[in-house]
Amino acid sequence: MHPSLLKRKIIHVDMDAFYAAVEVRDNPTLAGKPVVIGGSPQSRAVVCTSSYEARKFGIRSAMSCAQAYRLCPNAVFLSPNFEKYSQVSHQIREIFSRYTELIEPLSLDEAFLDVTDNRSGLYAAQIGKAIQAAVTEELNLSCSVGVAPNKLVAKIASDYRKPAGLTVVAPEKVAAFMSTLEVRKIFGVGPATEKRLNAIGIKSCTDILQIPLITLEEHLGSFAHWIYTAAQGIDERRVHTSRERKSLGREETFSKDLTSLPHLLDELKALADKTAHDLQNRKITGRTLTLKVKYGDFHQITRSQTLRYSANHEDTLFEAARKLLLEKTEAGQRRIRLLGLSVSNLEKAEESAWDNSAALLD
Ligand code: TTP
Ligand code: MG
Repeated sequence: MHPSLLKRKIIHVDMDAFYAAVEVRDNPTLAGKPVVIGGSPQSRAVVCTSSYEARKFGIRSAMSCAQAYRLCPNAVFLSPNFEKYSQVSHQIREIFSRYTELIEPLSLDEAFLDVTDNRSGLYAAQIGKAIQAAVTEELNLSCSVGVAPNKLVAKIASDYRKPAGLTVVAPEKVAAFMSTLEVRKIFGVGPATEKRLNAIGIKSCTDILQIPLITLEEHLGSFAHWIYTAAQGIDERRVHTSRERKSLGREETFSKDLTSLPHLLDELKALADKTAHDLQNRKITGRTLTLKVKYGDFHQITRSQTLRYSANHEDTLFEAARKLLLEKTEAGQRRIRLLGLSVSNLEKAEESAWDNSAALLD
């Protein structure tokens, strides 16, 4: 790992019972009551979130409001007011911006901050505390904060003590912190992956490190690599600000629809070359490649592949795009009127010091 990655200071902020907390704040008669944000129990609405008082009755996000009503008939049911939550979200981001410009919002209620080189001169943990204080004093809301050397650990840490928790995981404590956690805490491990891992006797992050990576790969394919490093608390993903360009690419509409594969591959090669040069000129690389195909009848599909490493070499892009075209589209059988190629998940080139040829997945 590049040494500078170990020295990063990442903060994850997550608002407590966000939509519900905003509604309670703006209507104090709701304080202390079970409040459900979703809609009427007589409607087909589902629960967006609920106050902690409501959660005591077993009410959870994504359950139907009818079910929530059965669990707690005394709860107050409200429809969400997204305009208001979005306004509050901007106020929260303004507080973050006092400490850093490197802010990556994940949704209205959570964000990553990179405070490695922040302008305040404070320690990351002090910034976390200051943000909590400002959110409480200025917005009358509460949030939980995780501080760690990377996004993966910071996000787990913010969830560690909720509500109003502040959990700091110093670089030398990361391995110990991860070792106690269940695998589902790893970003990307959903119920299906968790089940597969449990079936082979893996419950905790420590269990993952007891088996050889190659065995894990047999069960999970290329995802195994991420899980294996994540279980050790390693995560090299950058904090991506919203101002950055999200994707870059080229497309071509043909003067006549194409069915011949060699012809299509020629066109694809030209697109890969142009896209690669655009990336190289801007000194950026990309991790996800998306192929767009518009058929003769205007029906359009996109097919994506995430590369093992961020790349910008024309051969790497073409190889991945060729595979997508041949394996994931009806090229050769159906007339095609447009091909497009784009690359997303962009990074500055110097940060992805990988050999481009290693980027292709197995
Ligand atoms: P969460 O952070 O998951 O929940 P929360 O902030 O309400 O509670 P916690 O204290 O546990 O963090 O989600 C943030 C907001 O996103 C939440 O207030 C409502 C919305 N949301 C939905 O609309 N649907 C969902 O399924 C979930 C999980 C959240
Ligand atoms: Mg939240």
